[in-house]
Amino acid sequence: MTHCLFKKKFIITVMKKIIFIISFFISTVSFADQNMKIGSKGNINDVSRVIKVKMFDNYYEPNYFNIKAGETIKFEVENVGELVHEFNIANKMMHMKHQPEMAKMVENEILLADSIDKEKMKKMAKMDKAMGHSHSNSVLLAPKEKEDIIWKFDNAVNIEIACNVPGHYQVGMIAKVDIN
Ligand SMILES: [Cu+2]
Repeated sequence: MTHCLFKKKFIITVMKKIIFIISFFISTVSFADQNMKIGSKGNINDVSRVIKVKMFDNYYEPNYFNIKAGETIKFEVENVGELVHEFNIANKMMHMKHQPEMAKMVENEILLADSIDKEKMKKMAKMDKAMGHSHSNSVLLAPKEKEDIIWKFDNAVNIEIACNVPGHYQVGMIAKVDIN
């Protein structure tokens, strides 16, 4: 009887371990996969093309990019609108994940409709890294601000360049990217 119970416990422990290993493996794979899909931060020496992008309320100009796989692009992004906008190179799933972070920045009054409180941003980022909005795949600009972003596109699929300021993605502030 006790022997049987021990065996049962042993089997459960082994099964738990297997589940843990499998789930760890799955999460690692999907994370790597997610990153591979969008490319990586580019090197200035590899830039093959410079594209000027203007951000209006609430659209990009141009709003379509045709890119060769492996190409490194320097985007010179300028916010010519009257609202804060983001230029974020990602896939749909990543945009969905990023939107609550942006909403939290609005809640904390870091992100205002037409300005960014950079002092508050620094302070809050010490407690919550997400509030720092420091991502190599995106720039967040107040009106009249400019910033470059260098990106190396791999054989990525389903890339969208979009703005995750609350409400902007929903009204279609999305640029299509074709990679071939
Ligand atoms: Cu926007």
